[in-house]
Formats: sequence, C-alpha cells, structure tokens
Amino acid sequence: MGNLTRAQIEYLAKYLEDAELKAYEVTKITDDYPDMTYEDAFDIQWQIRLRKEKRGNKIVGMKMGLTSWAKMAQMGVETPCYGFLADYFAIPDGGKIKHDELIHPKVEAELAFVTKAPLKGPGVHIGDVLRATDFVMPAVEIIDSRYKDFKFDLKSVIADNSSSSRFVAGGTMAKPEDLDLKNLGVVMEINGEVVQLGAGAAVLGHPASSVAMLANMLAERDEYIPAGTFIMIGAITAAVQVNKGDSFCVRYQNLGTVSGKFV
Ligand code: 0L1
Ligand code: MG
Repeated sequence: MGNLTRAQIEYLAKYLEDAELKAYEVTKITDDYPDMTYEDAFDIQWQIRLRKEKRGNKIVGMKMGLTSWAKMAQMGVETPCYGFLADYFAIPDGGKIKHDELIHPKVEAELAFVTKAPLKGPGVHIGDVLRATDFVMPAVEIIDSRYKDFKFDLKSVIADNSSSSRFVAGGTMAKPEDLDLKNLGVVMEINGEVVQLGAGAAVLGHPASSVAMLANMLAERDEYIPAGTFIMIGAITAAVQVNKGDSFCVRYQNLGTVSGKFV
C-alpha cells in the first residue's frame, strides 16, 4: 500500500533525478515524508526509470544492492534492494569516469549474471537461476548516493535507484558450471594498493541467490527478469570511497581484471 499521492511520487522522482543529473546532495526523503511506504519508494524508483526512458535512455540491466553482510553493516540496513542500470551508466573496462559528474562515488567489486531464459518469481531459487544463466562476468559498480554524507534509510535508498550511477563490466565470461562461484576470490586495489578482499559467498551465501532474490522482489510488482538481462549481484566487499585521480583494479579468480580511473 502506498501513502503518497501520484503528484508526490512524480515530485520526488524529479527531486532525486535532478540531484543525480546535476550531481548535488539532497536531504533524505523520509525526513519530509516519514509515512511513505516501501511501495511508494519503489514507485519513485520506477518513475525515475520512466523519466529516463522518455528522454531516450535505454535500460541496460538491473542491480542488486546491500546483498552482503559487509555492505548491510556498513550502511546500517538489514535488507537488500534493487535498482536499474541506464545506458549512460556503462563505462568501458579501463575507461575514465568523470568524478565531477558524481557526488561522492564509491567503488564495489561485484559479478554480473547474464540470463538466457526468463526468471519469474515468486519462488525462484538458486537452481532456477543457474539453469537460466547464460554466463557470468566480472563487474565493478560505482555507487553514488544522492543523499547528504551518503546517509539514508532503506526506503530513501530504494527511491534513489539504490545509489546506481556507473558500472564497468569486464571482458572475460564463463559458464556458471565452470566457476566455483561461492569461493570465487576478488582482490580490490586502489592506486596499486590492496584495499579489500572477498569471495562470492559474501553475497547472500551464493552469488546466484542474489539473482533469485531480484526475481522474487520483482514479482511483487508483477515484473520479471527477461532472457538476456545483465544483472549485477551486489558488492562482494565493502564499498571504497574514491577521489579524482584515483584508479582501481579488481582482480577476479579465473575471470581476469576490471579497471578504471577517476578523472
Ligand atoms: O550497490 C549497492 O550495494 C548500493 C545499494 C545502495 C546502498 C548504498 O548506497 O550503499
Ligand atoms: Mg553495488
């Protein structure tokens, strides 16, 4: 059930999308709308998606967020969330990310699944996901909360498209059966120094369970994951704040590296 009016949903979608597009911080929306519900929060996110599509942007994938205990503890929340990826979020591997277009970006080591069959919840489990996966590839997410000091609650962050801003997909792909996804190790380096280490199981016990959760969450809105969808599963490590001039390189066991530089 929603508590916000259509006009309030549209106003808040513009409020948050303007902050994203012009790179400025705003106060979290639950401060002014304490009675808003989770349904309202997702309505705002879907309204932001509609604004972009009307402007001609394509939606190129989905992301899960807050899927590891490290991330949930870091941000003080206890439930994962999802968001969408727009075409202009994509940065080529080894590419440059314009820091001035963002507010206070952080880098996360993730994996992406690409589906070859639709996944429709409720009741989707890891087995369904592995059967429907075409391939897995390494990916780095650059998140950028539009909220002041990166502080929010779950409803506010869902409305803000789960802090989505940029992502970099690596070029090495593998069939899920050829990878040990639970034990797949990642090492994140910033400016050549190791800053984070992790393994796939940090994401809800197994990376595929994040995709299952996405399918089941989408089912609450009568949505599903179509075949051919690129899905980022959420951070395997804590997120690391970066400054202009910083470069990152994430090394993945059996899947090569993903790198980029903030200019
Ligand atoms: O991708 C993520 O895990 C981020 C989800 C939103 C929370 C945050 O901004 O840290
Ligand atoms: Mg993420």
